Amino acid sequence: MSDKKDRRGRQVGLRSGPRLALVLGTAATLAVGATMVFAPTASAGTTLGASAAEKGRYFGTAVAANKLSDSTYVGILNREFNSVTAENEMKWDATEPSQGNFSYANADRIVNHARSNGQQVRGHALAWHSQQPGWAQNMSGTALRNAMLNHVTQVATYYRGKIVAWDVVNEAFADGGGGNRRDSNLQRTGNDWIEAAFRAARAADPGAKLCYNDYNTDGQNAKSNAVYAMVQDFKARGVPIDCVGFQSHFNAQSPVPSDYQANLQRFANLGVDVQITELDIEGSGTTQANNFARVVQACLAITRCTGITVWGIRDTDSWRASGTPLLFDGSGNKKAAYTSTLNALNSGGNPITTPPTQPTTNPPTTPPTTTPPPTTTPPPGGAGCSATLSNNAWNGGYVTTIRVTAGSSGTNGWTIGVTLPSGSTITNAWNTNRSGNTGSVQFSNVAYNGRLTAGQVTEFGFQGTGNAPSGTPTCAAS
Ligand code: G2I
Repeated sequence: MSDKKDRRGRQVGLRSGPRLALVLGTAATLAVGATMVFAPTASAGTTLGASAAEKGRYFGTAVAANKLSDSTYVGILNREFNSVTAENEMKWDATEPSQGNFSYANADRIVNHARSNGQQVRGHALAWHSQQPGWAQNMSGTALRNAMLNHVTQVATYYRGKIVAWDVVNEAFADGGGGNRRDSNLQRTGNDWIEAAFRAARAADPGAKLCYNDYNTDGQNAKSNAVYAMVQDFKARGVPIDCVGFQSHFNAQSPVPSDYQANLQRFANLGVDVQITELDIEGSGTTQANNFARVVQACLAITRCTGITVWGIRDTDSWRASGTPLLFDGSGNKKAAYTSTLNALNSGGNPITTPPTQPTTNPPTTPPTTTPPPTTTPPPGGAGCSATLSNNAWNGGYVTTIRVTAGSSGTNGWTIGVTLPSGSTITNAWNTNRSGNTGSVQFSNVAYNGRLTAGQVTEFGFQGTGNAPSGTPTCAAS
């Protein structure tokens, strides 16, 4: 089967639990646990999700559990979106209303609805100064730190295998010009609370992408500079972070920044995915439509921008309904902003099938999944390629990362062979097409990581049960 991950870096999905393979009617979106394979279909180009999938992205929405009985709402949700985020139901106050007592009923309604419709799920949010339960608001120091870490661990463990990306920490930086951390009870437990939360999340769900999520970071400013410095530091020190979420709540006072794309690109250049996580743009008519199109175009121009989530379906579903900031009106009709968004999805960016000679307006200077060749591992002298593997293993399972290095002629494509130990089974893979899941397994490039210049490196990965593979993978270049 194919485990194409569509520009999601090292995103991973199902590690345990039942495999779920569902075909979504309009988007033909295949879900394998938290792993999505976006397969273009005849309907691609006619819905937001299918059109985004054509470009290797997801298009999602925030969902409120109490609206899942509204047939108009659900009709649009199922037709248009291939990703969902719980608007409030996974927050600390909802999931741990009293200390140590976890409550997942409403979040589960959203997750189950999504899974039964072939939609992936973003988790929002594990650690945040806001929407804390009263008992946590009243805590401080070591007790609060431990309570937060336990919360992260419990919730991420409960949803392990079902969440593609978690907002591990939300809104931890202050507004204003200082570039400081936001003061909060969590911040007062020590400056390392953010990295502690990320490490706990990784340990609990090694397959989920771990994101830092914030607002007013959409353009380059003191706040986004501070987040940038944190991500850079985390990458340098090996703190597990995979993605940065840009909420993108826009209105007249906070318009789409002129350097929106450039700002997201500089984060992507740090080696993380970027996601537009809570998009809404107040306004109406052509102006609003043009702004939505700009946002979509920016994401499509960034190879490592993996998807867009709007923060609600109809204007009346919005946390700021009076600003009519969404793509459907209160009756569920498509607005001009819907049409411009769909058109932008269909026309912009770097489609998976881009032929090598086709010019693009914003060619990525460097493929996102590539890094400079390591100085200690020179590329092989001749044409061809080489590969190495590394493992993050635990009792009963593992995540393997394969580094593919192009030889002196570069590659147009590559095929990797790995032999799994007896009893080992791959459950999930990303940034690759996979053939087989036991014994001798072949991996080949996907559309965006096959062409490498001499010495260039790209990575893909897979997850499995049983013992991790070892040795040197074979590599054949085309
Ligand atoms: O404020 C917009 C978003 C900013 N980024 C983080 C997001 O998590 C945040 O979402 C909003 C929800 O859209 C609102 O629905 O977060 C608000 C709380 O900070 C949510 O509002 C709350 C109300 O304040 C509560 O009174 C209400 O009980 O929604 C709750 C559930 O409807």
